[in-house]
Formats: sequence, C-alpha cells, structure tokens
Amino acid sequence: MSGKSLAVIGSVLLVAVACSSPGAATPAPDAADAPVADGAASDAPATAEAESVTKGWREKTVEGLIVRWRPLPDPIPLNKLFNLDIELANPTGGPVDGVTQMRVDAKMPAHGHGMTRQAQTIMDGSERAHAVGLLFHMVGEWEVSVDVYRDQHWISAKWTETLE
Ligand SMILES: [Cu+2]
Repeated sequence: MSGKSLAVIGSVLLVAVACSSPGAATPAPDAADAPVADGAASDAPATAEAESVTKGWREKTVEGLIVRWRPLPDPIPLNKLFNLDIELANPTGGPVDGVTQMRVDAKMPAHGHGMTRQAQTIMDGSERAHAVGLLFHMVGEWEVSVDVYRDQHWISAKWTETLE
C-alpha cells in the first residue's frame, strides 16, 4: 500500500522534473540583450583611457572575422562573477558562416595563472554567445580571449583588461 503511494509520488516528481527542464534549459535572455549597434566603440581615442569607465563593446578583426564582446556588468568587478556578451560579424556584411563553437578564457600573463573557475559559453545562433561565470580575483592585467571554432579551426581574439 505505502509502496504504491511512493511509486505514485515518484512518478509525479518525474513528471514535474520533465516538465520543468525544457524551460530551465533555455538560458534567460539577458535584459541587456539589445545589441547596441555602436560602431562608436572606437569613437574615443584609446590614449589615456580611464579603465574605470564603461568601455562598451571591445572589437577586433581576426582572420576575416569581426569579434566583439562586452562585459556585464561594465566595468568588470573585482572578485565578483561577471558575464560576457559576444557577437560575431562579417566584415563584408552578410552572415557569418561555419561557426560551430565559441569559448572564453582569461589569464594574467604576468603572474602565470588563469582564472580560478571556468566560464561557460552558451551559443545563441551562430553569431552570438553568452559567456557566464567569469571571475577576476586579482587586480592587474588580464588577457581575455574569445575563441571561435570556424571551418575546423580555432580563431583567437585577445584583449588586455586592466583591473584596478
Ligand atoms: Cu594574478
């Protein structure tokens, strides 16, 4: 009798889990998801830029691919989790083809160490991704790399971010 009740409860739980997982598997789109079409990222001269102000999208063209990212929040906080939005673009316009994977990592080259945790990168179509769970645990210079797997090889775009 009680065994049967447990079995019923068990199946109800299973149904509940099964029902909730499709929703849970979809990462909630960030509130700040609106792609700021600011080619204005390179507006200000890069000289003597204050590292403590919002810099917006960082951009670099590597192997014929425009790679952009911005931290959330911006500026990157010390010793607190942050995320990155990543966008790819084709310099000649049109879609970006052949991208199957993206990943993000960061290290402090001067100290010979990386982050204390691994970021998870979730692709959102073939031209966007969200990297979650980065953490800069020290002040100083961090090298951020956004790696894109395209046409069977990795393209790596790197930036230096200074945390004060
Ligand atoms: Cu360090």
